[in-house]
Amino acid sequence: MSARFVMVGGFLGAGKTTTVARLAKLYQARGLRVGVVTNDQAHDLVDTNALRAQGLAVEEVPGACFCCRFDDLVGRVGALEGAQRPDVILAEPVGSCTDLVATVVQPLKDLYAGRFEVAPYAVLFKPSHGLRILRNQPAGGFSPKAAYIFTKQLEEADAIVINRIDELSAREAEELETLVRARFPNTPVLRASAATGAGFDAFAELLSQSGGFGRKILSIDYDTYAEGEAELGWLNATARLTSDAPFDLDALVSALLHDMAAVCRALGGEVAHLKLIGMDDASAFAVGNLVSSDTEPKLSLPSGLKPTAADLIVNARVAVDPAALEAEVKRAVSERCAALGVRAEFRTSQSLRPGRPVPTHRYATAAT
Ligand SMILES: Nc1nc2c(ncn2[C@@H]2O[C@H](COP(=O)(O)OP(=O)(O)OP(=O)(O)O)[C@@H](O)[C@H]2O)c(=O)[nH]1
Ligand SMILES: [Mg+2]
Repeated sequence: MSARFVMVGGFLGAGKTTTVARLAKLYQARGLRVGVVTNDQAHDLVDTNALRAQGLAVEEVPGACFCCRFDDLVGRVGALEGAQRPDVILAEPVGSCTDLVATVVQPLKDLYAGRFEVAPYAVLFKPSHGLRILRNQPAGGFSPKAAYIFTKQLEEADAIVINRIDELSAREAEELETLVRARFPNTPVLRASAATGAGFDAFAELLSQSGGFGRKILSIDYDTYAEGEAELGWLNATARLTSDAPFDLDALVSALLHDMAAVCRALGGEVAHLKLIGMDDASAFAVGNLVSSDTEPKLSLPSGLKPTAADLIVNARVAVDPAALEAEVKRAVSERCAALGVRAEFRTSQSLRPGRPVPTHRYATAAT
């Protein structure tokens, strides 16, 4: 039997990983086996660790997006198939990536027709940036090129899922849905909350449909796309935290998030997503997120832990110079840890601007 391949797109911090975790639990409750593939421009992914810590089987494609590492994507799915025999494969692409129908969905449908049933491609809408972009306010804190990527992601969607409705008033949700429908009149629009599960039965129902999906090939300018992506500074870093006395991991992650928010304000660039995971040696974990420059940092998954040693992973995507981001984030971690009597030793660190996307395959027209 072929596995169902469910890829959920959306901008950085839109809620893809939270959605993948929720969908995984929903499918598992229906007796289905689930595997997950994550993706990032660099190594040491918060998402992989957060999903594994929730008990899920996760493979990752690090170092470039699915479209540029298509064979790795198929290879990682193969690893899941060998080990788990999943009925459903949930895939999360990089949140600054677009043109995924032409470069991932179509090649999977065409080249691996017997192996996968590809579900409709749903894209999550991120209200914090999306509302400003659709209202034509100054590009939602980003340059017009980054806003271009945001709207291209929605243009190729089989369905647009307005996420985080738990944070919106009924009036805001209504305004948003009206704006989304006006801009994308031929695309079904759902409202959901990956945090509460609202709207997820309808979401899962949509994902179970088959028919003429995954056929919206974009007309896209790769120069603008590449320049928009390259405006983001990317930082993935890991540190070992140790202390003679137990420390409050949640308080530390929370303080670090606030410190990093201050760093980003001082550097003067919009935050696309800044995420931290702190894990003790038994893989219990705390996750903290900051999803835009004008929202509050949030301890999304508290751990309740007071360990004497933990691993910290920082994944930051901010519209600033990556070298400055790396230096300032490291300084902030060192200072905060020193103030709390915790030693912080950085183990790995990668800072970069995403390179120009060069897809393995690109279908100019829909083959299937
Ligand atoms: N209130 C609320 N928060 C949410 C919802 N969905 C996600 N979040 C929070 O938003 C933050 C980002 O969510 P993620 O699931 O990590 O977003 P993502 O799209 O995977 O981000 P990237 O992988 O960096 O592109 C986390 O703090 C989540 O807890 C939601 O429906 N409601
Ligand atoms: Mg994610």
